[in-house]
Amino acid sequence: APLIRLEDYRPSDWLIDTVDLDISLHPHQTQVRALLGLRPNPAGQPGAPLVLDGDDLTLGRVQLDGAALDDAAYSATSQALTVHAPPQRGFTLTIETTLDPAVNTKLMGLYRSSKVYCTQCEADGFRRITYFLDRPDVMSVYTVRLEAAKAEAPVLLSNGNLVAAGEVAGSDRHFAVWHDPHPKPAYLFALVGGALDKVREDYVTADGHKVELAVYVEPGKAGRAGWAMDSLRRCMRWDEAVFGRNYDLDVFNVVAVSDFNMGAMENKGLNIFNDKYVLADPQTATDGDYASIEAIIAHEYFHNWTGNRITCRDWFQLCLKEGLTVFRDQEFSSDERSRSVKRIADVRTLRTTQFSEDAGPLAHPVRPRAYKEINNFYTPTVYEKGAEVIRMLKTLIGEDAFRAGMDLYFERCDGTAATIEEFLACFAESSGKDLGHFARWYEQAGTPTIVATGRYDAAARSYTLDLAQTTPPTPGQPEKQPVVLPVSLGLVGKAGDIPLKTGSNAYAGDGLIVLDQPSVSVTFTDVMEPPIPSLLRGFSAPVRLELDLADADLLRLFSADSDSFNRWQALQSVATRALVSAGRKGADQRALSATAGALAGALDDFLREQALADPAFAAQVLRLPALADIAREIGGDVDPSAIHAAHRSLAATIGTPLVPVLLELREALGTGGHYKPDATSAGRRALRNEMLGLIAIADPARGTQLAESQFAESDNLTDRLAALAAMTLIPGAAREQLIERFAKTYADEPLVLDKWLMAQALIAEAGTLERVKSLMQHPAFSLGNPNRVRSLIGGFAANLTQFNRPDGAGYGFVADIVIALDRSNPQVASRLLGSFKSWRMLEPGRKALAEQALAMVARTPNLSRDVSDIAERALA
Ligand code: B3K
Ligand code: ZN
Repeated sequence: APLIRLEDYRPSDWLIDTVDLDISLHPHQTQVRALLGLRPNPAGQPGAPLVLDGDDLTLGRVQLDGAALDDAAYSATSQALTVHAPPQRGFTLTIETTLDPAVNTKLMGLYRSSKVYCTQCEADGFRRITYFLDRPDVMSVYTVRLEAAKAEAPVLLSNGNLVAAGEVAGSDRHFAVWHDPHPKPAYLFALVGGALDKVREDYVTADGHKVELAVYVEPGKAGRAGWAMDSLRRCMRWDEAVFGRNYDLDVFNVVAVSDFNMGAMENKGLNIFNDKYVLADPQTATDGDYASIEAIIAHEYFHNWTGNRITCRDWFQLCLKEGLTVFRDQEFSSDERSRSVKRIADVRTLRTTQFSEDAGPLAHPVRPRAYKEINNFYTPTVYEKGAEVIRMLKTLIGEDAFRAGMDLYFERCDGTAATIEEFLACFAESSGKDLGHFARWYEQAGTPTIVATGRYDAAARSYTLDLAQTTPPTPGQPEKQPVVLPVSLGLVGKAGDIPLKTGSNAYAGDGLIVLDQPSVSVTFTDVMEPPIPSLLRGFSAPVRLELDLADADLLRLFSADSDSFNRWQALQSVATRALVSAGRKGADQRALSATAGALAGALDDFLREQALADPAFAAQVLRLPALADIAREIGGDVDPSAIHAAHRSLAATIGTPLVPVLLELREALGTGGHYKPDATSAGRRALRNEMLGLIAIADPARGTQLAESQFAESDNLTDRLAALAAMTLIPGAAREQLIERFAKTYADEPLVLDKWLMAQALIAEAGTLERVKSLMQHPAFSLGNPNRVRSLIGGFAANLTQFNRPDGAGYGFVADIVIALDRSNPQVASRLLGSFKSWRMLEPGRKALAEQALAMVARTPNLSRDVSDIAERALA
């Protein structure tokens, strides 16, 4: 496959101002007639041929200005339609294609998901519907006529507003015409047709526009659509209040489908969702699901401005819409819930997903410079690191200049396909700052490390902090330059934060050091006692921090820091350091016990005195760092079994003396009575269940008893699933019985059984691979449904010890599935292959076996571009 490069970008030679689609839906023989209003692009090459993209298309008639086009005037393959010498003026082209949505297993373009017709066009699926200039900088006004059998598809939806609907005389069919007045790129086109139930609600925007909101779900599931609707209303209000953004059509539709390659899609006025991120009721969705639904509903809605009204010039600018929109949805959730707990959760995700990606062969900049398959670049780096870059920008220029820059961006770039340069220019203007150096965040891959050292001078009553930055090499980028790092900080003394005075140094008076050189040294004056530095408060930059503080100092920060993120981080740092040294291959595990004792002591006080005041925070405090984070910190010669053993042993040693206080606190928290999904109630459940997990490890008999009664007595899925998860830590008959019981209870609930599949796939025991293989035969599993695959196979691939079995059987198993899946759904297959992203840091035995499995994938004939691209880059 050819490499597509950012520097080769050229504007399109042709523009398409209008698109009139006439689509007659049929499971195997869908007819599409597209009438394109074309004209030469003044910015393009005069006299250029018209080359339209296609993918897997069957072409019927072609007409130019309504007259049949001579055979010699054009040529067509399934991949392209070329008009050799088009008129050098505006003209129309009519193109007829025939599709078979029922056999479209790639779930790109038009397909059927459990009898519902739906589309997925981003990044390049529209070319599977008709020949088109399928690139985001070609924006058109769409009018769409849909027709279908009434019985099969009573609901017919597309983008924009409904302008006509009716029966097709003399047939069992009906039609609907939709018009979207906002010019948009083809990737935002969507249609839905099927038998669907809905919930609806009226909404009036802050600027007085009446909107009809609707959430469409499978028949019988309307009772589970309320939370999505509630989230939608709240995020619309929030975008009005916080960013001054109003909705701009008469209707806003959300549709849930059960076969979907990713989470959701922001099609203009018609968001299509994986049903996992819409459907919720207390019996079938967990607190985590409620929170993700709220966040993803908001994310897709926010795209209406950051993505749709202003889209991307080309796919290299993907972070322009994704990083910014993730930032916006994070802020929304922070305002709706607990800001500090949300930050902790986001940083956990960033570390386990993005830092791991950045540390391995698939590392790439937030704005990649080249790609073979764009669908492989919807990554944690583009999304989550992209959001961190926006967050740093806000920290650096301040809240007011940030808001003014956003306003300017919305005003200046509305209706255009923009670039990162245009975006940054708005903030340079609003802040009066030169952002040239800051822009390096978009170009340079890899996670920077800050090394910090502090010196207290008792005689001078001063404290000097030295900060130095480095970024490790990544594929294609051996040499790194310094980036702009906002380091929020405080100095913690006996009575709390010490006021920061910096004498001659311009930095840091307001608690912020900007490290934009290889190193910087800052001296604080009037420091009357040796302070403990609290650096990167709120995780002000996405970096690794090396700061050699004694455990006692970290524990002091845990109890005394005014920044709650750093309180959490302090304890994580103590645990991480212990796990890194005990988790090295062949390390002596006994060294853990001193640290475990200190941690248990700190936690005992904390649980008794503070946990009830903020249970959601306490739940985060109790959770140890993820295994993947320890592996990455070790960095090389990684032995997953040793890391897992250290982790278990630390949890057991911390948990054992805490069992009495854990039991007491669980008692005090109670079960909360009637289930409510709000953040406070969810926080209490999170703490109870985090404690249950710790008890299960420290005292398995007690854990079994608690988990069994929790499963029996609770009717909400959050507590039942937590009971199951706790039991998966305890091998034996009781576990197997609970697994059986869970399956029976939820036999008719595929989304709940996904969690059941995943809980089993994550068991850190040698029997798990066999268990997963036999679960593939279970009626709840299907290789054809992405949610099932991600739960069972994706869950297994995320199981650090079992995916990385020393005999390589885990790699072979996943590689075989990738190869099989690639024939039906390359996008799901390539995501799964991404599980190999950390193979290079493994100890030699596993490393060789992982490489063999990757090589086996790479040499398979007829691989998709999606899978071959990942295999090649992983092996490069
Ligand atoms: N923009 C979509 C993702 C499309 C993925 C294409 N492979 C959802 C989102 O980020 O909101
Ligand atoms: Zn998005």
